[in-house]
Amino acid sequence: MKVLHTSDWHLGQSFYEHDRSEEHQLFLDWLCDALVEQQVDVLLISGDIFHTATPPASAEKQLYTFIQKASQLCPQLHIILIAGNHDSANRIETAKPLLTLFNTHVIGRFNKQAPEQVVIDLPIAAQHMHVVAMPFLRSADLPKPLADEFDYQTGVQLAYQHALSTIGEVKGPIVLMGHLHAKGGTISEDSERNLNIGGFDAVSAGVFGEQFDYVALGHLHKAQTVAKQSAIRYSGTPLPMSFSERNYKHQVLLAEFNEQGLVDVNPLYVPRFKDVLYIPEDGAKRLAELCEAIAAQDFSKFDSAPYVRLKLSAAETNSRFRAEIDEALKGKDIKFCGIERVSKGAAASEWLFEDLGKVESLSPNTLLDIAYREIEPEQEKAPATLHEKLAEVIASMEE
Ligand SMILES: [Mn+2]
Repeated sequence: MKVLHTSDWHLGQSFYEHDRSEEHQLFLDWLCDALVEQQVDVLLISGDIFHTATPPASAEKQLYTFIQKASQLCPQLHIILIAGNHDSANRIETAKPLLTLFNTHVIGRFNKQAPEQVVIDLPIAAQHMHVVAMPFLRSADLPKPLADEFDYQTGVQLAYQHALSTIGEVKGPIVLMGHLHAKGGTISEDSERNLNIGGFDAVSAGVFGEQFDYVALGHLHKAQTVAKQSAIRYSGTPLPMSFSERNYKHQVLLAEFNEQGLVDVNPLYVPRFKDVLYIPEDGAKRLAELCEAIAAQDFSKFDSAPYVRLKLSAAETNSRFRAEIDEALKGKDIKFCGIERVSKGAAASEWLFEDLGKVESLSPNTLLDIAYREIEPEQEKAPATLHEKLAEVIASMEE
């Protein structure tokens, strides 16, 4: 049994104000080919299908056209998609009755009164696979423990337990889906400050329990295993979402199962449909050198106009830099993504944001300093008055 795991498509997203629908379409066409070529039985899309809760009609059309085409090309294919934090739980379910005709299951919300609704029993040839299609969980969706103080992690753990307990007879491998921030290690090892990302805590891999063969996650944008377990994975986003991902290979995951469980997981690398370039690639340049570097770049070698972002040294004092850069870029077939003023301290922040997980280990004050450097590259730290304001906000939240 072959499962293709992907997530975080963010259909309808633009990149630095440039429309990405063409790139998304190239990805979906590539994915269709991969489904046929690999003879995939199940396609899992682990949330953030759309970039916003009210995606443009063109993005919705793109999804439904893809589902129709994929089902036509692969009559055996089952598709399961869950809502992520970017998706509207209700809106994504509107096409549910129609999509069942295409062997496609959509789960927008977890109903704690009916946990069996997220459990899907898939017949695959003469075999079976159970998929627990758990969408992004908001605090209100979670079952509450009888005693003890309620926390997000406990609620998530109960949601998976309750769903799993509704599987009567286990007839084959069990695959869990999720759209959340899972971190390595156990709860007790988590001594670092538990920073809340987007209002929801990171949870330990322990929430999935023991009864699974594979966990197909979405939310983090880089492919990774969780808690060093090769059966708990993020597939990552198929398209670059920031310039820090320019040298990273975006992928989807192909997981193979037999009746006993997981046999193997391998990445399928997504081609780079549109290049993402920093000029210069390393460090920053003064204005004159930057304009020379632009002139020296052969943009015609790219099939499709690349995204280009410039890095100008913060030491540059020429205030007319924008006009000179505009002149240097004139007639170039690129998608311009702005100018970054780069100071010496800035290199570290790119590294920190490569992986959302790393943000968690930073204190709010460090984050404030990093954010401030984006606006004022000359300043190493945010002013003391801002730090005091932040302390007030944190104190009032803790009350
Ligand atoms: Mn997400």
